[in-house]
Amino acid sequence: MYFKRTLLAVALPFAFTLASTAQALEIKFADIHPAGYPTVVAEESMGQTLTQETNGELTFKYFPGGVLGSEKEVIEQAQVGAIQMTRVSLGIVGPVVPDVNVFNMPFIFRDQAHMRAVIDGEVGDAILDKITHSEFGLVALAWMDGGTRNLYTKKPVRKLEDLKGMKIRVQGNPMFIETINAMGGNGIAMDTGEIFSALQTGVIDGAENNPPTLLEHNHFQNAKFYSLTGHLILPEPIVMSKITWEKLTPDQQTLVKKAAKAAQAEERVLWDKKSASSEEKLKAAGVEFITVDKKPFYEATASVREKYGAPYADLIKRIEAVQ
Ligand code: BDP
Repeated sequence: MYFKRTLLAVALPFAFTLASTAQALEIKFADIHPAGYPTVVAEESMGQTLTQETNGELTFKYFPGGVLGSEKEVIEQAQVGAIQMTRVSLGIVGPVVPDVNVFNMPFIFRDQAHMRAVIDGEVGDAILDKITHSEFGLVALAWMDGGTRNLYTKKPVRKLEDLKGMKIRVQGNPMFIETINAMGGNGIAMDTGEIFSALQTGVIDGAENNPPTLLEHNHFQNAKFYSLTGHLILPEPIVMSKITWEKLTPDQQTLVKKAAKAAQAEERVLWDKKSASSEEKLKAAGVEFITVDKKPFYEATASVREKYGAPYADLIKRIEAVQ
């Protein structure tokens, strides 16, 4: 009896120390977008909620504006646990987790409302699970809205033929290069941070993105024509390093998931406001918004959907069925 008690007396404080150090974590959160951007604002309020709900066990430090590197570099650091959380475009997840490329296919979603209905439903959860259960090393928690991507160029693209031979920057995903090539352009992969000077120096003739990115990353200064092709509508997963995830208690994991889903809802409202105000600002800065007939762009990219779509035939049916 005496022996047992002594053992307990020795073991208990030790166990307690272990458990408490395992729970207190500082989460470094990286985002390529600047402070004040919808994703960053929603990420910050997610952190505040979590610090409160975990009684200070989880604290957050934010690194917006790409200060910790490109999305690819941030992912690599998250995989080894040097960065704990981030939000990235699904574009660069595709080459590592091919299953997610179903969302990266050109014109897979009818419009933004369709994309939102899909990510809010079972297909959205299934794709998050694919990321989590892959070799990616990251747990995918929720989605952020990245709007609709359109072409922006130095010379106007009013119809498909105008794109011929233009060098267009895309994210590092072969499917995107092939999409631009199928439209007659010349797709070139580079990191987000390189686009500004590549446009300035004429290394590229254009790029493609949503209005808030066109505005906040200053690309509009060297690309004044915005052709509303709507060829990609990419949702953006919020991910946590698996190394970090496994350090969390089950309760903490539940809270993190819940807070990430709340951030998904909050960001959507912020996104709509930001999109509208970005459009106004871009127009005021002299950017011409060009309405194009989307059909030729859609038809030109049929080969990409055919080439990549086969493994996702069932998923595509489920996506199309979502109203
Ligand atoms: C933006 C995404 C961001 C990407 C960027 C890009 O929000 O995650 O890094 O596009 O194309 O829309 O590089």
